[in-house]
Amino acid sequence: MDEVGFIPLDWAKLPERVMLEQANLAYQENNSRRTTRHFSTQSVDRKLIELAIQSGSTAPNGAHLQPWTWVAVSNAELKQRIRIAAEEEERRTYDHRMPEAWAEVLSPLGTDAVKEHLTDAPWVVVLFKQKKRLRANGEWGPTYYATESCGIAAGLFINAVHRMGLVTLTHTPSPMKFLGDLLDRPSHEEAMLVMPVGYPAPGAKVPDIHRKSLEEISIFMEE
Ligand code: IYR
Repeated sequence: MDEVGFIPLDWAKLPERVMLEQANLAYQENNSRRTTRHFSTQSVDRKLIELAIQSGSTAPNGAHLQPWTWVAVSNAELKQRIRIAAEEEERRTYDHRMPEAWAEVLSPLGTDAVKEHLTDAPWVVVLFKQKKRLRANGEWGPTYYATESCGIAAGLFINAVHRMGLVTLTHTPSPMKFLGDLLDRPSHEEAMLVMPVGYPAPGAKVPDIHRKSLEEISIFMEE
């Protein structure tokens, strides 16, 4: 691979008051995000999806290989095919494959094998993780920390969707192989997440659940 060289970091110090304001704003904004299963069928401009994907792709990632492919589907027939295949797998999961301990923690969230969001939402974005990359010498080599990289990228995508006033749902049909087949992806790419994106339906609901407190999730070790 070519040498990239180094350039100065583009960075400006913020006043401490502004740092705290920004930290609060970021937290409030992130904390106001909710995952809903109820999407409106109202259309969303492709430009917004492109920008969310570009936001996702700013993620720090293993060896800067950017091991992701985002497939954004608005084609109604293709969304329908994704839904049918996802529901088939999910029905097997919910009816036979899901151990009782798993069902126990899912039941308060109201999830089931019916995935209407896959056809209601105007866009379904499928994130594929690239397990291999083509080297300059024409041979295939591995990617590194592709799962972590794509996880961070998905987080940034979700945040961008939230900031533009839309909603998304991280759907994980399992197994996901059908997505590579339906979307014609090469075998070194593995579907990781399915994210319908759109407006919430009028009257959209979310489960009445709460986030853990700072004390529950963190340990500070000082002096
Ligand atoms: N993949 C299934 C089941 C599911 C699993 C977890 I963990 C969730 O937090 C939610 C759902 C589905 O998408 O329904």
